[in-house]
Amino acid sequence: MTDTTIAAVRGRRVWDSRGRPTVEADVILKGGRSGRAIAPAGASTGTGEAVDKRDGGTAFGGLDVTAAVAAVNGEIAAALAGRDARDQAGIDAVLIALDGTENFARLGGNAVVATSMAVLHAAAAASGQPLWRYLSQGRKVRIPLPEIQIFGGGAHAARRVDVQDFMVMCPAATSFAQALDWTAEVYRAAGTLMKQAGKLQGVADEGGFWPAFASNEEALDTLVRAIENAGFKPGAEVAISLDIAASEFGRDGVYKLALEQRELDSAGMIALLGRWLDAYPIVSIEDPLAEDDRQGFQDFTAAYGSRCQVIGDDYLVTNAGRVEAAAREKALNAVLIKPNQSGTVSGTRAALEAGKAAGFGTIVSARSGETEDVTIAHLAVGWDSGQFKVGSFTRSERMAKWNEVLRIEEELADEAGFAGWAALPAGARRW
Ligand code: 2PG
Ligand code: MG
Repeated sequence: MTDTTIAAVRGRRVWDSRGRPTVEADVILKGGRSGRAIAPAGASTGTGEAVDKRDGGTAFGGLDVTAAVAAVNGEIAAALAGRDARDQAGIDAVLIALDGTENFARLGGNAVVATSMAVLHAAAAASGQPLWRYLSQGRKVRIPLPEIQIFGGGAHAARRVDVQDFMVMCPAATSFAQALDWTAEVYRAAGTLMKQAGKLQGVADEGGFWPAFASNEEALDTLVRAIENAGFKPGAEVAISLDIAASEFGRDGVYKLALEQRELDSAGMIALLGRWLDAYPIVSIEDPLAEDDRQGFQDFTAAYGSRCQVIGDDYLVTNAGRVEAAAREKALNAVLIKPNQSGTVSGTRAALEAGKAAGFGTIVSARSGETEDVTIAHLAVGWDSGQFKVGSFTRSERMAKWNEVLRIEEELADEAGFAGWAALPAGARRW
């Protein structure tokens, strides 16, 4: 092990997959090793998330990050110099205290998460191990079940349809590599169907096909046909997973479905999703209700939690305390894990561990604004999350992460099994 004392921290502005500025951090250790990470950015964000620091003004639509980069090069670099990069918890505590706000509004969640992840990379590099192995510390880990978008909607497609992510999961695959093979065929089949219907209009923010549909149900019907046309049994081999991202169109118990030009209350929303669960091979639903609808989450999970994974994203914002409360209230049975919602690696890990302690499914996830950074692929394997969500099966900011897990799977060979059906609630296997 070389010297793991932090010698320098450097920030710079780089660009994300939407062509927007974001923060990259380098952490250089005295022993010569270093780590690098880039902050991602969400579009459908929960109000409880760590917030990015953006400059405002006219440049780049107000989204520039020069102040956040300056924070990395100034205050953050000064506070971390001389600390041991292996002490992730201690360093994250310094970042929290230095910022002084609840949500990293002062230094910027983007500045903090890039730094925190870069520290982790530097420590792993100094240990001479790949990041996933440094994190697993000799424990047995699984290769995660991927959740892959076929159609993008909601805030990632100018609200062309209400539902944000129409995804597939391949729990019957025997390996991550095979799950990707199957998904590639489904994606191709979906593209062919869109072309035949004269609806091929490019892709949404995460690389899923642009949802030129007349209804949310047309998207679901098309997805089932794509699974069949690719040669798979819907639900038994390739199943559907949805991110409703209901906070985007629901508030105070009123859900405005723009596409269908109608409003539903919480019970109506639950009934609609229940009909979809009856009619379609859906194994997982994320944010079925809005972040302010705690009763709705409880009612939905009571009604459908035994036959479907119910994931909290905006509702839980990668916060261990919220995960524990949701477990007590039986509001969900799974948690999405996004490092930049928490702001630090330690906070992200705590939310994941709280989920595991509650018996929840845990899904490490990318954001809609991404880069070539593949840190989350290592977190998903090294922390044994069981599931991994990255967006679609096109565009390199997505493929970089799928490809990284392929490499890890090859390296692990017989050491690790593929999570498969075991990652989902037993009752989800019903088709
Ligand atoms: C989500 C993510 C990824 P965003 O809602 O789960 O699909 O989107 O990064 O825009 O929050
Ligand atoms: Mg979501």
